[in-house]
Amino acid sequence: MSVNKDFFDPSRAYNYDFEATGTPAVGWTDADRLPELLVPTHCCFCGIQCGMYLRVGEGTVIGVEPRNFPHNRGHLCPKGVVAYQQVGHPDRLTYPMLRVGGKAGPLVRASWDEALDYVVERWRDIQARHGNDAIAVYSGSSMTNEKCYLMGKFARVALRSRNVDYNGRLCMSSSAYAYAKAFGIDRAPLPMTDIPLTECLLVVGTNASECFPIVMDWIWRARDNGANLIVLDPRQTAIARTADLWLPVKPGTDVAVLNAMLRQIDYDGLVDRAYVAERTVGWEAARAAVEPYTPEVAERLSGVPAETILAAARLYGRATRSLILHGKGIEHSTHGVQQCWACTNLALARGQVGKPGSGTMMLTGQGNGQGGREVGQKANQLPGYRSIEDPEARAYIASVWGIPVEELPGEGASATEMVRLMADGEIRSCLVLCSNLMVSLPEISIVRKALQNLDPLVVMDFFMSETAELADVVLPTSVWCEDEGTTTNLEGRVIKINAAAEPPGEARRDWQIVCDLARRLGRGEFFPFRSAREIWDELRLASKGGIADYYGITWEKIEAQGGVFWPCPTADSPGTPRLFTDRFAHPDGRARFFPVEFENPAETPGGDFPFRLTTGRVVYHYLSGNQTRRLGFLKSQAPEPWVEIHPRAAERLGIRTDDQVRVRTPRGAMVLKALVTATIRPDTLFIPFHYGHDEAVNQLTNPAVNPIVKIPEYKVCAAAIERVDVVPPVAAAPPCENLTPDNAPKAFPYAARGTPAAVEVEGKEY
Ligand SMILES: Nc1nc2c(c(=O)[nH]1)N[C@H]1C(S)=C(S)[C@@H](COP(=O)(O)OP(=O)(O)OC[C@H]3O[C@@H](n4cnc5c(=O)[nH]c(N)nc54)[C@H](O)[C@@H]3O)O[C@H]1N2
Ligand SMILES: Nc1nc2c(c(=O)[nH]1)N[C@H]1C(S)=C(S)[C@@H](COP(=O)(O)OP(=O)(O)OC[C@H]3O[C@@H](n4cnc5c(=O)[nH]c(N)nc54)[C@H](O)[C@@H]3O)O[C@H]1N2
Ligand code: SF4
Ligand SMILES: [Mo]
Repeated sequence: MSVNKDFFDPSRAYNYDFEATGTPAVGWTDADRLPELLVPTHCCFCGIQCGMYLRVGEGTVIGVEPRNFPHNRGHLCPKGVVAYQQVGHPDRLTYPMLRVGGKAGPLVRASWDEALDYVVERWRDIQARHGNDAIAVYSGSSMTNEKCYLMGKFARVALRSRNVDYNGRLCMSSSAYAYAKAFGIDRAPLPMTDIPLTECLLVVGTNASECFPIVMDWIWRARDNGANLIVLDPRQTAIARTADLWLPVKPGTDVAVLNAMLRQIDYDGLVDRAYVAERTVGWEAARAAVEPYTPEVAERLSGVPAETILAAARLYGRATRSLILHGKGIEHSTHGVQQCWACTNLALARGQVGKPGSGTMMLTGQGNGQGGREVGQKANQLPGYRSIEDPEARAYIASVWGIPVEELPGEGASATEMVRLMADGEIRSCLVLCSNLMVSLPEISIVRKALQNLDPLVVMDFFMSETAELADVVLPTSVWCEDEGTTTNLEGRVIKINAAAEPPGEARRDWQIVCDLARRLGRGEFFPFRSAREIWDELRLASKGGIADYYGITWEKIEAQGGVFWPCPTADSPGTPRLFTDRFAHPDGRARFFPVEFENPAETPGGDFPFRLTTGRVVYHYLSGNQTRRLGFLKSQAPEPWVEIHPRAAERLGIRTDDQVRVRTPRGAMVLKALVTATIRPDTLFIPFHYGHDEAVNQLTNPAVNPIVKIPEYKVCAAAIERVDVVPPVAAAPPCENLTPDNAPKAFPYAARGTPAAVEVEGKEY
């Protein structure tokens, strides 16, 4: 393995006196500068985890400096450069709060003893009456591995409840399951630095330019080397505008396009027969499944012109090295797993997976979205990516934790199922940390009812979130750079977060609060941790021998190597940047094809709801926005949500940019500004999801989930849009289920043009 050594400049490590690099500002001399520390660390936001230095002066974080880490080489996006402003922010929560006088009463300041004793007393009472599983933990993946690991252990050992899950359920569960089944390991098979080696990039359902801006640097390098670029997205995103081919797919219909591409590749004789024979299983069934998907059938289902699909199949199929990058556009779907398999099928048929610069790469979203799903905070999982139903795994983890194996609970409810159990009264209290359910879960009106049913709802956060507003107990925590630990980025690279400040006021680090709760529950002996490093060392042991084996990763090795890719089972292993080079991780060493059938989304347009509404992100905000909506520059760039609508659709409805419009779905309505733009399909609407209360698009989204992994269908539901001065139809809307564009009433603005809806590509109308 070659390790990139040029990232680390020892002269810039801790205790570094700031050196003036340019001309000092007028009136300043070097002598005026206060001594500063540069703390090497990483951004807290997306899964890239860009390296950065935090500038620390007079005991607080005062800025950021570039850090030449292997995967970001000094670059940061607009969120990264202001992340540090969370430290010392006036909105920080600095003391615990308890709600007094019932659910309608106010949250008032409390001491830690009052708050934690209250929680523990309530929990004991609930568990005595309703059983251990009546308390749930809803965790998150923006935390370090150490904290994510601790939450799984806390639920199962301190609360002895099986109900623990986390927000990655809403994020990576489709691709995680798809890769685990197809390749045997749920991890991107290669590092980002491989991207420039490819000859053809197929970008499926990711707005990489806004969501993974630093990946773009590697994509431009591939382009500089002559790589072709194909983008599948209902919107002409920034990356789509530079692509050789943009396939403006109707939301929820990618399988039609991807299957047609596979069929064409076979007809063109481009399947890598030797690779398929030696390294895979299941080709024949997968091949048979795509036969019905002629380019014309695919056009009818997806709205992408047949000739564009053909062109894409040939551009992709003829490349010696090709790489598929995929994101939420295909994963946030009731058939998200299958859509990911449509991608792995393509790459396997072309013999790409396991080769440098080739194959498929899921783009894991959250900062620790990869590590957070390996260390045991998932409902069905134990540390090391072990199955909670596997007797051997149970015995090993019970031995590491020092509990009898019979005490280890089994599989619990997934995040989306928990909401139903809360609404039904089966879950009576929940500890929520690192998640903002009142913005991020679909059909918020139901989520609100579910959360209000809890007594107590306990929320750990560092800013008052829309979810914390409903809490009975709010516990103030640290932001990322007020603690240390590790995260695992979207490449599978384990990196080290270093502390640059202390938590403000009475705020405590998440792991300290959790260990304190465990002590008060009488389970302190299992949570003796005095530092994040002690948790890390137990995590390493717990992962030993598992799929995600971290045993050989020490904090020192991470710093020395510029991160360590798991699996890294031994002290002398350098880690594994590229997976599957010789064999896949299934016992027979072979990858799996899966037959994939086209299925409509749970809700398709029709009746009063002629549009497909899709949702997603913009570069300026992060997830529920609870962190970024407070940072001046980011807020000023995108202070409120908007709805994107195509000029032709807008014209028919009399809508202009900045008009107030009402967007309705069978679940509710919201009023927001319109943005008329030709970069979206005329039958599709887009709203960013980063906003709360009546600005939250999840008031409208469909709570339907993928039956295997329970990920919600955030990317498509049926919707209507009108100017606010237009009175919406009074009659109750018919249910949308099973309505298709074919049986949509003729009043449907685009039905007159026949289905699929007309689409403009590069000025030409199709
Ligand atoms: N700025 C910013 N960056 C982020 C985040 C953030 O909140 N803000 N969040 C991070 C996280 S947790 C995640 S999961 C990632 C998500 O990263 P992405 O997956 O890139 O983000 P999204 O905006 O959710 O959706 C991506 C694209 O899918 C398209 N799309 C919608 N429906 C379909 C469809 O049916 N088919 C296809 N092919 N495309 C479709 C949308 O138009 C959109 O351009 O971003 C990470 N990075
Ligand atoms: N409509 C629609 N909905 C979506 C999506 C979509 O594309 N469309 N995307 C989905 C996806 S991919 C995701 S990942 C989810 C994300 O949804 P959430 O996880 O609910 O969103 P976050 O904003 O990350 O919530 C994190 C909360 O925890 C706090 N926090 C951050 N770090 C820490 C920490 O270290 N400790 C503690 N205690 N608190 C912390 C933040 O202040 C914030 O309030 O949203 C999903 N929801
Ligand atoms: S690309 Fe991601 S990790 Fe890098 S600075 Fe931006 S948000 Fe942070
Ligand atoms: Mo995500």
